[in-house]
Amino acid sequence: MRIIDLRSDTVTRPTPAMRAAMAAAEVGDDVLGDDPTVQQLEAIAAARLGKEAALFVASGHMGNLVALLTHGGRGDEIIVGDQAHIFYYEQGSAAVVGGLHPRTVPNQPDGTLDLNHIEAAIRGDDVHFPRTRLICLENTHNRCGGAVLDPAYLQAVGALARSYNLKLHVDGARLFNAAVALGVDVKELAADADSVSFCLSKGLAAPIGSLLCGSRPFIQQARRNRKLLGGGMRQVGVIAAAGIIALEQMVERLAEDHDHAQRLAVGLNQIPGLQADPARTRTNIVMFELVRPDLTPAQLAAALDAVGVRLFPAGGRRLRAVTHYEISANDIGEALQRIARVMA
Ligand code: TLP
Repeated sequence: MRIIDLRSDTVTRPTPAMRAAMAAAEVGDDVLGDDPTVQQLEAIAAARLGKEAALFVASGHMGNLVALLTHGGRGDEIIVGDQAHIFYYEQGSAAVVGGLHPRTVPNQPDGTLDLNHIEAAIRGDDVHFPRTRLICLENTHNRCGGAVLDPAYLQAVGALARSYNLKLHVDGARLFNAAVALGVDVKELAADADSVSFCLSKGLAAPIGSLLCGSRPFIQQARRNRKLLGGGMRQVGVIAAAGIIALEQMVERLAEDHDHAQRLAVGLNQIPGLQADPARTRTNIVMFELVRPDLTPAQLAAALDAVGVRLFPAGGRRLRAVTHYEISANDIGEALQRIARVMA
């Protein structure tokens, strides 16, 4: 039986071109600044996002944490969505490691934070208060079903941040999915942010790695903070090489994942007991709801696992399915048939 693994786009394995590039990569000690392949990847990433510099880090989590540590310190407050990966899935590391205080505002279903909510959360100068330092956004938004933040919204939040002398960080783990869905240059999604992190290891299918992008002085300090976290890596060109292939060969094809997700959302919505929202499915993440009271999402996920369809419960009555380059159009049809059978 073919396993159809929709747990995450993180399950993607490196392509043959990546493996070849990894085997052939020129390497050096990157902590000493000697790895030409890492330098090449960082230069490509910075140029793609329209930023001065970039830093290769081990994971999306590390990219966010390094960014937050670089923007602020103990007792500073960060404004972040209550459904943000930074708030929800990162062990509170900004607080644990950096002493940063999270101030959540509700994520709207479209992944945005309401500008009025952001503004209301910004602290005045008062001896009782922490100092607001940073606003964090997420694009695409994972827990909001791969929702896309567009350039106009990002501009508005950027302008608000600047008017209060705050910084803006974008967790762009799936930023290229957003750019492809919107049909815009990824630079437009980075222009208003002081820092942007994006992942190579999700839909772009590299085995490891994320890039944090920003101004030259910001990235200089971020490099120190990566080392502080034990994140300095040595002959790491072997994985950077896969990252270069990811950026060169795997971006345009994300549109196919979005088409598959759309088909999946439409199909799920036709299965009695399930509700998906095709109109809200813009990228490669399908959030759907189990509306049958006799079954929990965990039970459904276990029953699907037994028939070779893997996906994750996503809290409450929701489940999440994520498309990626190892999932074909046939797999979508097959997954829908198996899910319909289990639900029946
Ligand atoms: N998300 C993972 C899980 O952690 C939930 C997934 O399967 O989607 N930002 C966003 C928006 C993410 O979705 C993720 C990973 C990260 C950051 C962290 O990236 P990694 O896993 O590389 O640390």
